[in-house]
Amino acid sequence: MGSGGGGGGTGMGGAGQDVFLFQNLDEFGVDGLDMITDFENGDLIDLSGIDANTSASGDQAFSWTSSFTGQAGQIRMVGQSTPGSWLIEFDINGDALADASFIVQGAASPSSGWIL
Ligand SMILES: [Ca+2]
Ligand SMILES: [Ca+2]
Repeated sequence: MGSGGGGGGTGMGGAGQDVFLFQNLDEFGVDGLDMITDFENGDLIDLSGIDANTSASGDQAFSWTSSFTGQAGQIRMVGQSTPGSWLIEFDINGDALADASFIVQGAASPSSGWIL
């Protein structure tokens, strides 16, 4: 099982289906990008424990977008120059600027399998 570590940690996948679980924004350390390695088809990235909108009470879910439009709770995937590496950014306060980010590396694009 993989997990998002705090402070620039690395989640390592393995054989079988892995679930990379992030439970709060504190896991995305300011001292370095968190990174998921060994992402494979069938793996899941679970962000359901993170409140996607800090402006609204309760726990909101993220929504996918290609570019931030100033709506809180948006998440997007940015292609990287390095093959097999994708930057994931999200905006939780609706200012169209990324508040946190992490990198997914692996054989499969992390285009599906998200639990938002
Ligand atoms: Ca909220
Ligand atoms: Ca923001």
